[in-house]
Amino acid sequence: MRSDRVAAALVRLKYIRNASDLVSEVRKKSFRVLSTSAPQTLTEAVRSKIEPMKAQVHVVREQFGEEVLGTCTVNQAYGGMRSVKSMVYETSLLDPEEGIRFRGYSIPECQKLLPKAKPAGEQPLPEGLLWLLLTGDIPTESQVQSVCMDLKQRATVPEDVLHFLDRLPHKRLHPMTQFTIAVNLLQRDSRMTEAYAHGAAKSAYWEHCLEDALTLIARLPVIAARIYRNTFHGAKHIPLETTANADDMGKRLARSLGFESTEFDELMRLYLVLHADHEGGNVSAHAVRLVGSALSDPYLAFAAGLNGLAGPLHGLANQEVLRWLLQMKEKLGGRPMTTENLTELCWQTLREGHVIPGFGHAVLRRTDPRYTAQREFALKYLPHDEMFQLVSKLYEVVPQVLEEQGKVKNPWPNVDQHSGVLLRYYGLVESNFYTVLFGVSRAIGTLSSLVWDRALGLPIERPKSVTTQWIRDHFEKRSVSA
Ligand code: CMX
Repeated sequence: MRSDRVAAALVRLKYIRNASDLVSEVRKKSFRVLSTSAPQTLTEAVRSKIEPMKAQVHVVREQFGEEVLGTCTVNQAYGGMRSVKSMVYETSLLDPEEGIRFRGYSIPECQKLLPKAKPAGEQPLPEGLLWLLLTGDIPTESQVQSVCMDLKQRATVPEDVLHFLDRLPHKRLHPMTQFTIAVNLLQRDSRMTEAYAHGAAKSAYWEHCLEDALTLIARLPVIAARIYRNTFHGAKHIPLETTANADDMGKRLARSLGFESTEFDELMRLYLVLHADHEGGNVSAHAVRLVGSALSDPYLAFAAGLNGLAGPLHGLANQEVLRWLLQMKEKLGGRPMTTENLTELCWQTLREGHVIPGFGHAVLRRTDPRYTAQREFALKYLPHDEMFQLVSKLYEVVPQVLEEQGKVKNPWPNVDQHSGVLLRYYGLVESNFYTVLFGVSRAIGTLSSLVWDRALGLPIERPKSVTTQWIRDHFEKRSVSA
């Protein structure tokens, strides 16, 4: 009976010709609109995916809508809702053992399959990841080129916004605070807010959201560079001509920060790909989803995500890691990096009541593949760097210490353990800027997901909360009646 309803709906929506097609289409696990031509632009590509995806959601809800997806214990309610399955987030999925998959592709697969910079780039272009996250398809070279051109054209920030940033008290405001101020300032350009004010139909929100997402993603490297040069280089900005031949986002970011090397361009491409998305429940992604669910536009929603990213247990950990590594070197005071010496210093950190930054994870239970990808980069380009050697040695030492401490669920390193030493090696030594780079990347994933939230018409988020008294009353009543 239920499958008859599903089939009837799909025939109506033109995804199947008749009811007997249903089984084979469901087996394929994805619907394609009958007879579509290959999309030329990202917007067309996303448009072509929306109705088929809605059909899939329709089928899933018809078939499994009343099934229980996850349960929540009292401990989980007090414990940050850890592993409660209560969100749908399409762009990426995190497996505790294997790590992140972007639209089903692991990091090594993305490194292999996504187009690279011409002529000799080896790292995937972030623009290709953007296409993948938005559409679910590995893009062709020409599709990636079209995104590169589009973002390049959008990569300008109004002069008055730049001047506002120039006048901030740079030494007193953390770069992440400057960053969220900038994103909020740019909000006045939101096409989503403008369209809403003019009565746009709900079915059209996604397109305005995509417009905002693309413009914001393109502008973030400009903003990041402005903050960096203002805060650490006496407001000496890199002339626009220097970035004129930078056709991709990674290179444009590298050059506008003031770095000239092609290796650093590659590092930026890798960095922007690795940090883009980590499924939906992490603080930054969830904040973007939550704020966006009130139909706050992508600028407002992303600014909320940045504020979450700025916390030391989340994105700020990369800054904390480099500080901790440098302190460790200082405390070694010329003594060798032996297992014994490093073990003692790790215990010192724990005894002082601090976490060891860059280790542990709320979901992962193995070494983060984003750590591994950065380690491979280091092994290729900076194998003899002293700080990299320290990071390598800590890979052997810290998991044992954390295991022995007996509290952590995952003693292995995460993405933030490695990024700082790579940046520092190329001269980007200002660690309290690092989370800004994380934020530039995180826009690619969280805003892609936000476009899909609007395309699928997801409602405002409103989980139910209860009080401690409610929990007591509820379960005491239950045990009396049992
Ligand atoms: N060093 C010392 N103690 C740690 C630890 C670490 N690296 N990781 C976890 N613990 C502790 C927790 O603080 C907790 O202690 P209490 O019971 O006293 O509160 C206990 O071990 C159990 O924690 P968990 O369930 O293993 O981890 P959580 O899901 O609560 O927290 C995370 C996850 C990432 C916040 C935590 O591992 C941590 O603080 N790591 C260091 C900071 C860090 O690297 N953050 C970046 C994560 C990646 C990202 O989001 O960018």
